[in-house]
Amino acid sequence: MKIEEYIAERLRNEGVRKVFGIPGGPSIPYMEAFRRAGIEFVLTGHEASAAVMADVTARLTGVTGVCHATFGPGAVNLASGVGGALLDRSPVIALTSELPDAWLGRTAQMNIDNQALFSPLTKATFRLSAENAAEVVNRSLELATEEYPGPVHIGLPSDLAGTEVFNSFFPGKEARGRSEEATVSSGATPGVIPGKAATDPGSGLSGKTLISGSGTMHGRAGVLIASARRPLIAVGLTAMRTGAGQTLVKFLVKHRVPVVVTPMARGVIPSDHPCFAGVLFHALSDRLGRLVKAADLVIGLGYDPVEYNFESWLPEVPLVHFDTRPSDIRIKGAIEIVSTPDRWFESLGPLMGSSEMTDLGEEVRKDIINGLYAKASGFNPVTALSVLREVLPAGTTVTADVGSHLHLLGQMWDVMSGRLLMTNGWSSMGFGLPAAIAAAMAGNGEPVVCITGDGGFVMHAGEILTARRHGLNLITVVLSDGELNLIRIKQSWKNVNPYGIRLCNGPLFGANSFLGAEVMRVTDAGEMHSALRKALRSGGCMIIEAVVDPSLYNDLVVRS
Ligand SMILES: Cc1ncc(C[n+]2csc(CCOP(=O)(O)OP(=O)(O)O)c2C)c(N)n1
Repeated sequence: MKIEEYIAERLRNEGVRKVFGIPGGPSIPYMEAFRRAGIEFVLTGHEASAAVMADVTARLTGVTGVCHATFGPGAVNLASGVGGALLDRSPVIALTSELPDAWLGRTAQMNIDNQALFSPLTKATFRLSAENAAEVVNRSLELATEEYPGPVHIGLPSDLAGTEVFNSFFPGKEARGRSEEATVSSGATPGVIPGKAATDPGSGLSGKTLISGSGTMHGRAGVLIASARRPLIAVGLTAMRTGAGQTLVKFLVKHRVPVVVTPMARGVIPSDHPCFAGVLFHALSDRLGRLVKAADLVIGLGYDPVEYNFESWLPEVPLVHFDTRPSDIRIKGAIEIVSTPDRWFESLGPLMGSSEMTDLGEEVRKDIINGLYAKASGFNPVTALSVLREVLPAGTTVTADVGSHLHLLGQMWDVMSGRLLMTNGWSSMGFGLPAAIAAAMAGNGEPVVCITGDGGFVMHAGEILTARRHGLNLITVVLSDGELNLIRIKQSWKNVNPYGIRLCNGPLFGANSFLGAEVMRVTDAGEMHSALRKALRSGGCMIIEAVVDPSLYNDLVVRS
């Protein structure tokens, strides 16, 4: 079996149906092998989008996402999205073309050291050979999904395609010509850079206790939980990703404890759940301070600190933190318990009562929601999002970009039965549109809407063509304020006049179509209603430019 055939078949067996990317010459045999194996190669406008699409495909399908780029410049572009898969914890295999062995280290057009490039951006990076192919591909697929999930890079020497793979091992199937050497070992294999995933970032940090793999409660943690009268639960990305929300909701029936969430865990419990208090870090989250200060214990449930470190908001209260892997939090006296989500609740259940603060949690949530609407006048981002929530069906998938609008969306958006997808670990502008494309490709016909600022939109605007070519039903709502608003706000905190943030004066598009997609420019709530209804009715790739007054953001974005 040839290398490219092996990779294609192995990915296909894993459930992969799409590879996103932009090819170079050496990509051709791989693309052909993918095609023959029933894996579609999805051409994107930019490689960073391809990596975002692989990330979001993995989030939505549960199958590792795959992206591909050519030598140096392609690989560098791809790297920006691969970093997203690392810090947003998404299993992705990134394949890039590399120089043949004989050329390594020499001057060559388009080439840099891809292994060095991907080293800080991935859980592991490998260089493929005929000898190690089976071992590398299988180990990469395992590594990508191990907690926390993340990206693995595989470099494909450009003269490798066409060579026979030494042993085409397929896990779970009768091994074909499998030799003993094919088993994955922890030692270094020639040509393979061993995975870096096994290190414990928490080891060696002073003053914190780490308990691993236990369902029984550690003594001090048990005492803290059993004696807490005003516990507060903080839920994060791990809980969201592992689907712990349903168990949490059941848990809260008996244990009435207020819950705060990180932005990426928005929707882990319903917005109107009496225990839901609000979203940390996002708009008006300073109003959660009352609740946080009153707590006598904070329980982290799958709270991945990548979005918002505990240190940034936690007052001097004890912390018991459950997650699937150790973290590097440096809070004195914190107790970390590493186990599976089911075990978190098994450990807590017998010990915990209710919180005396449940009413306060609900009060704070109402305070935040009222605060969002209090000063809204004219056509502003709160009004635009209200129209969207009113008109879009409950099952809509919304993807968000990065900026002031995300701070608002994260706090305000009622996810209902749909999804809200964002990048708050990597936090890269330009995420929203490619994420929406991947969601529309992976979806079952529910509407998909990208909500983005104008700055983030222009970064990956070329992907509108990708959406159109694939005939996707996709609505892109650009909250158009002509500037990088979040940076303007941060300048104002430093008493600096707005500078280097203006994108355009007047209309963003200046036309009623962009790359063949219809553009509807709206300047009030009524027009927005009509445009949205029209977009839902007509299907296809539609853009709504919502010309909003951004001044409201000043009162809503919280100083961080
Ligand atoms: C790739 C990237 N570059 C820069 C930033 C820093 N940054 C965060 S938000 C922001 C402004 C976003 O502006 P826009 O998309 O118009 O959204 P708005 O803030 O106006 O809602 C910038 C520059 C980033 N997060 N990602």
